[in-house]
Amino acid sequence: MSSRGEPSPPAGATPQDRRTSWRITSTCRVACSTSRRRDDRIHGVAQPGRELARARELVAGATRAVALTGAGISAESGVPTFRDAGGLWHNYRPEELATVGAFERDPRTVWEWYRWRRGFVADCDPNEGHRALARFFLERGEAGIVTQNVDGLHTRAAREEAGDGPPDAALPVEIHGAIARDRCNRCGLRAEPGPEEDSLPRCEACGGMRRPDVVLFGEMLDPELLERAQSMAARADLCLVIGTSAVVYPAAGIPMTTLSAGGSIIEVNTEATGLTGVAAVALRGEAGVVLPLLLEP
Ligand code: BJW
Ligand code: ZN
Repeated sequence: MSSRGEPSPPAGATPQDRRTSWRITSTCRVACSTSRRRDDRIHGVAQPGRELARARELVAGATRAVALTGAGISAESGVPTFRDAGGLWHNYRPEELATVGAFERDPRTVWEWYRWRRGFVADCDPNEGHRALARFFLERGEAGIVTQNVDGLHTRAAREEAGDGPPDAALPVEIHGAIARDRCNRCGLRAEPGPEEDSLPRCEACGGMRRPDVVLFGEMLDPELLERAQSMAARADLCLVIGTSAVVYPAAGIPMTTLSAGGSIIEVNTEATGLTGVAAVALRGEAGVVLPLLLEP
């Protein structure tokens, strides 16, 4: 391990390799070009190729796979992550803003931030990572995608990739909610956002204050969704952990459920995380580049 907690470069790597070759990466962070040849995208010495081959073997041998995704899978779509430098919370402490207490104290600021993000997300499209994952689960059928993301990009990818067929197998379990929806803070009624962009919207049923339909810190996740996610992980013999720092619970515990049931973990992330040490294979690279290489025949 390096001092930054990154995996060491492969034995025999040159200093140049240490700087550039140890990662499977694209040259840009936004929507990767599919026109580039696959081989061109691996700036590889032998080790990353072997890691990828080992990971592909695990995928091919798996009976049921589950994927847990986080903000990193949407980074190449232009959605900022939470904890990377320049991420969404660069100027805010998430524990202060994304909490029930903050909403009760200062709903306008919380609403302002979420409206800004809604606008941001509405302008983003699924990337090759969302699409590869959608195609994979449309073909496999089960177990499916569990996402911490509230951006709806997995759902859009599933619908687009399914064409005329049912997208169900690739529709994600959105355990932290959906930013595009409102929910009543008092009675829980879900609703489409109204046009009142500057006001504090009210619930049509009970007059309570509406809020974005997302899970804030200190709130319980929907028990039914969490149970579904945990049961998918328990039935899976492979858990793909993609673009998450794996620090927020209970989501971060989901891969451990697969591991405890005897399955394996493949991590896809640009950086090492607390789960790297228990992953059978950790692929360093951008999800939009790595997932097509990992999942496509
Ligand atoms: C790339 C890439 C590329 C970049 N390709 N990779 C047990 C222990 C300790 C604490 C707790 C615990 N259980 C519960 C807690 C408390 C708390 C918690 O976990 N706190 C920790 C932070 C310490 N959890 C909760 O409060 C949860 N509720 C709960 O447990 O209720 C019961 C309870 C209540 C009270 C007390 C105790 C228990 C609720 C958590 C809700 C999280 N909500 C948010 C906001 C959602 C709405 C919104 O979007 O605004 O969810 S927080 C935020 O973090 C968001 C995300 O879904 C979540 C996870 O972040 P994620 O996705 O991992 O993003 P990043 O930015 O952290 O990481 C990005 C990664 O991608 C990085 O690794 C990059 O390297 C990588 N990357 N580009 C691949 N191109
Ligand atoms: Zn209500």
